[in-house]
Amino acid sequence: MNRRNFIENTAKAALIMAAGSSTWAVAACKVGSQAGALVFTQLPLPYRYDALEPHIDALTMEIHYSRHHAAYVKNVNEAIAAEGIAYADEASFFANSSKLSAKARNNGGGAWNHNFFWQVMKPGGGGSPAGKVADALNAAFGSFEKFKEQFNAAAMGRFGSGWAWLVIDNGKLKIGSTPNQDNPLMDVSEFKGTPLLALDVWEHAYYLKYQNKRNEYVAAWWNVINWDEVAKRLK
Ligand code: MN3
Repeated sequence: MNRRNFIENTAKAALIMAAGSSTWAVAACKVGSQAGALVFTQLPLPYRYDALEPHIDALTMEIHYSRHHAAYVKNVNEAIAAEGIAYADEASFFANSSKLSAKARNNGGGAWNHNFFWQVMKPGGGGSPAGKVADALNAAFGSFEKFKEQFNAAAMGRFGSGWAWLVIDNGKLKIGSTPNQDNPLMDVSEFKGTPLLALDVWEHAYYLKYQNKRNEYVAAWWNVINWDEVAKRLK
């Protein structure tokens, strides 16, 4: 990479980091010797580790962000480099996940899913959504309470590690879950759509505070949802 490319790429990465809440948090630029290689970026956490207390504790947030999430980002970028994966952006990467190695698929999902998850939470969040989100949830599920019930069932019904999602698919809101670090953007996923809201139900997301009581973690999480971010994604 020559000096000019390096400067352009650095500037692009800085813009992406500054964008912060971008769903597509990726520097689709040329890095190193591999032209066209995709690079996943770990977005800055938009609040302090202790900001979601008491619902999500500071130590869980610190370990989750600085170790688990950071490792997914590092590992997917290693896999991309080692395997010569050359998709231009994350959308193509996930649309072709059936062709990826387990390392690329699992860590790519982990990198993206956590970037998304941090954005859809905030201190002092929760409550009932207003405006177009409320309208869309009422239209799709009958009421906000019914939406909550169905989302909780998806989160509780996912056996082992995975994620619960609210997505929009061809204009229709749907609730579902995915195993491991799969997400609804992946061609291999049985549950597909554009994510609007996500909940990490891996034990690493709650075990320190809630131990085996996933239901208490899920109940507490409703207090930190950032409905503004959901509204932004609801087109
Ligand atoms: Mn996690």
